[in-house]
Amino acid sequence: MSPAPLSILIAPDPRLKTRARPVREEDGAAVADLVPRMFAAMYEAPGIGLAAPQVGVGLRLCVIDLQPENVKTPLVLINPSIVAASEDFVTREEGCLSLPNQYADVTRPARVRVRFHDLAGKSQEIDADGLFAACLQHEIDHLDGILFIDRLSPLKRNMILRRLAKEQRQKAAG
Ligand code: GNR
Ligand code: NI
Repeated sequence: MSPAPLSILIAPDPRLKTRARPVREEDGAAVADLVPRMFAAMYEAPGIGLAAPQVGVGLRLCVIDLQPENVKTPLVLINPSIVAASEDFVTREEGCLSLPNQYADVTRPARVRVRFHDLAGKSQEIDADGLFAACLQHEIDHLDGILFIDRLSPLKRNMILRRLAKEQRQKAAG
């Protein structure tokens, strides 16, 4: 049986602007229920990452799958943190499932080292560059209540928020 996908919150929703709390041992059952449903929502969207706050859950947890060569490569990151970032920055176009249809160039460190716990509770570290590095930073931002538009100028941010609101209004009106 495939798990019921969770619905993804769309900005502006105050839950997307709220800092998530660390996952603790006693959250194990909730996390075990949540993770398959987050993957279901992410694959259905489709997207390459999804953070728990995007489905209304204020826990420091995200899922990522870049599907290299179209092969599913699911990654669960519990309490992820950036422990090192490169001094050089790169700019790439980002999108977000909570800002559907909106894209902008975002500048971030080119490479990051991220420490996290896996589903088995084991501490892990990964080094990432390229799209993987951008995605990791994008997801960890969500855990801090930060959207990619918060890394743009206020002018660009407001243009995107207005365009999104208009598109969502039109969608609701049919
Ligand atoms: O699907 C997504 N694509 C993407 C592209 C560039 C940089 C980051 C991302 S993450 C995004 C899914 C999402 O909203 N995750 O929070
Ligand atoms: Ni996002």
